[in-house]
Amino acid sequence: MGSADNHHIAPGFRFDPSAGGRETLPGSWAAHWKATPERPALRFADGTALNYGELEAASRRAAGRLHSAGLGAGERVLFSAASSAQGVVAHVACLRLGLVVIPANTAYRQAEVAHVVGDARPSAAIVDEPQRGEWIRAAADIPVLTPDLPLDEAPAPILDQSAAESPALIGYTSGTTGRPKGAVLSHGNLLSSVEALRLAWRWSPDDRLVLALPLFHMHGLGVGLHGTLHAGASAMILPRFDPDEVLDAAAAFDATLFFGVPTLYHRLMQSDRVSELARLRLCVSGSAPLPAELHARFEAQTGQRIIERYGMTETVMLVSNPVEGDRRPGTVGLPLPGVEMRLAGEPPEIEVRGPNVFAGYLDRPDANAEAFREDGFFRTGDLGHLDEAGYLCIAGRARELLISGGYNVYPREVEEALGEHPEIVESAVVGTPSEEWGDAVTAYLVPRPGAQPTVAEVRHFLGERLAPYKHPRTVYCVEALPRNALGKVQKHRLENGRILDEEAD
Ligand code: MLC
Ligand code: AMP
Repeated sequence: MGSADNHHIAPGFRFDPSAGGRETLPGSWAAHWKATPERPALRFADGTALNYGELEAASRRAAGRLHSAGLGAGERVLFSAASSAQGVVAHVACLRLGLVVIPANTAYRQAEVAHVVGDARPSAAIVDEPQRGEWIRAAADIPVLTPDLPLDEAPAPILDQSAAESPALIGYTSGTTGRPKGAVLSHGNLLSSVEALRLAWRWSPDDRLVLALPLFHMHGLGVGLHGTLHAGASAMILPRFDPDEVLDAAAAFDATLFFGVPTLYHRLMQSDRVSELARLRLCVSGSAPLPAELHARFEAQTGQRIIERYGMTETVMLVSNPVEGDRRPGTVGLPLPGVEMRLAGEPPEIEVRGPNVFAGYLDRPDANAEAFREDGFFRTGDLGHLDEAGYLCIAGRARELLISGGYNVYPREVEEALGEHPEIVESAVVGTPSEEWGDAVTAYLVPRPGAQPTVAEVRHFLGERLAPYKHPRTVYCVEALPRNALGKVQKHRLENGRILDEEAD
């Protein structure tokens, strides 16, 4: 599929995933550091502002300190911190030094942190909260640093030397089953995706992004931060999402871009200031389905036709509605430059190939054999079809996955944790459609005789085991779960606290 044409880039244009032979993100960033050191790069809520020259110098100093602590190319560093200037500088320093960054959600509880540490075996960790530091130390005897990297000053070695194939990032994500797996993304994968976005979204050095998404997942990090620095543009980075803070930042910063998950757009629509977003050049949504109805209401209030796009941890970005041309609500658009896409099987699953697609999960030959076809296409686990104009519509998921507020929740993981509750015999976790969250996590519980666990008790019990966004918002107690003749739980029969009749099959 000729994907550069999809985005009306230029007649006969050929996509170059190395963005002019630079091959790695730091290689691309270095070009801006050199050419336009005075240009604003990043601003933070605490007032810190860094231009490109300052970002180069600060990340060089940070890389020197990491190097002095004995960290070198190929070693892994777990990173789990709220967005801050020091954290971003540390992240940039890690990539410049050739370290492999493992972002981890700051909401993870001890068992989730211990799993990532045990699986990825990092050589050090950067965290902004003592409790998380203790959990990491309990799982591995490694240095745990704060984002300001309190280490000895030392000259940095030669930086920005990684090869395109070298690993840059390991993103933890669950597939069909089991504990989260580490998707290993190379420098080349990260670079080709932001180069595709630069072209498709006409991302220019004059763009100013308001970024209120966390930097420990692909949307905030691999698209928002990496994309900004690759385009030589600038971003105002906020440590959390608050509609007023976003709108204030958009005004103060004269923003041109905003990226959000659908929950952010839903919440912005609750603000009577939402029309202020009319000033922007582009509003982009992704990570979860954007209801066509929300798209329409947002356009009515702001005049903005949101660009919906589709991606995932393993592939960075895949498909987007075009900037020039028809933006179709309810679709995620057309393959980005460099991305080959096909629909295979019944029901049709989305399969992709391209320079942005990761090479495999860390130490998981079993999962890799299942995830990749012989010709190199990656099975996304998402189901799709094309509309009459050839735009991709995501029709559901082949794997069991809920998306709440843009965060993935795996029912099986929640059911396993609920299974440890002394009063619960078994459980089934499903999503209830929610305007705010997309899928609201809902649990049907079969309690032990005489027991009647409440949602508060269940959430309290899960508190030590799972990040709060994975907790059920509603629980229902039922006598038994509906099963088919083979004994498989029929989740589609669970609705509004009731078990629907068999005919609903
Ligand atoms: C927070 N809570 C959530 C939640 N986020 N519950 C369900 N789903 C979520 N996503 C919980 C809190 O723990 C808290 O629980 C309660 O909700 C109220 O918190 P809040 O203050 O309203 O939440 P807030 O901090 O405002 O967070 C909401 C949010 C956040 C929408 C801003 O979830 C968020 O930043 N989402 C974006 C996620 C993201 O970046 N995804 C991209 C993944 S990359 P309690 O128990 O304390 O009351 C990817 C690839 C791609 O998917 O294509 O982009
Ligand atoms: P993650 O593993 O956290 O990177 O989440 C990736 C998943 O998010 C994809 O496999 C899709 O199921 C989902 N996703 C991302 N963008 C969209 C979108 N625009 N519409 C529907 N689902 C999406």
